[in-house]
Amino acid sequence: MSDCIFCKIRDGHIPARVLHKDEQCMALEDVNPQAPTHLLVIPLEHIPTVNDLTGDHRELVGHLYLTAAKLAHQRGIADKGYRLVMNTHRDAGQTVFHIHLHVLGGRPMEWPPG
Ligand code: DGP
Repeated sequence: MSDCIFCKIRDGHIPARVLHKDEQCMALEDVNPQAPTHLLVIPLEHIPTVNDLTGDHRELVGHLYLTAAKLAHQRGIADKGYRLVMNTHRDAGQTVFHIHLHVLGGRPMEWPPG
């Protein structure tokens, strides 16, 4: 079995609060929330980092963003504002090497991020 936490969640081997699942992605509550709303939108396909994306993933990446926006609307944070983040590699703080879009909202965000 893969060592990837998100593959294990996808396959039902680790429990998670899954909010959405379709043929391309799933969305769940982050286990360590950094904002009142902190969701993760994750492709079902195991892609370690953004550097591993290819032209074949164009539609998938768009789908991740559209799903994030849909969830932001459902959570009531779309109009006030929210932040979408995809950390890439160590300097950006990536800890799970299966790409995921963080959806953060429900509080004012600072810029630049730390
Ligand atoms: P990043 O640091 O960008 O790779 O973000 C990884 C996120 O994944 C981090 O915010 C915590 C979250 N996370 C790690 N393990 C689990 C888990 O087992 N379940 C859930 N729901 N989230 C997890």
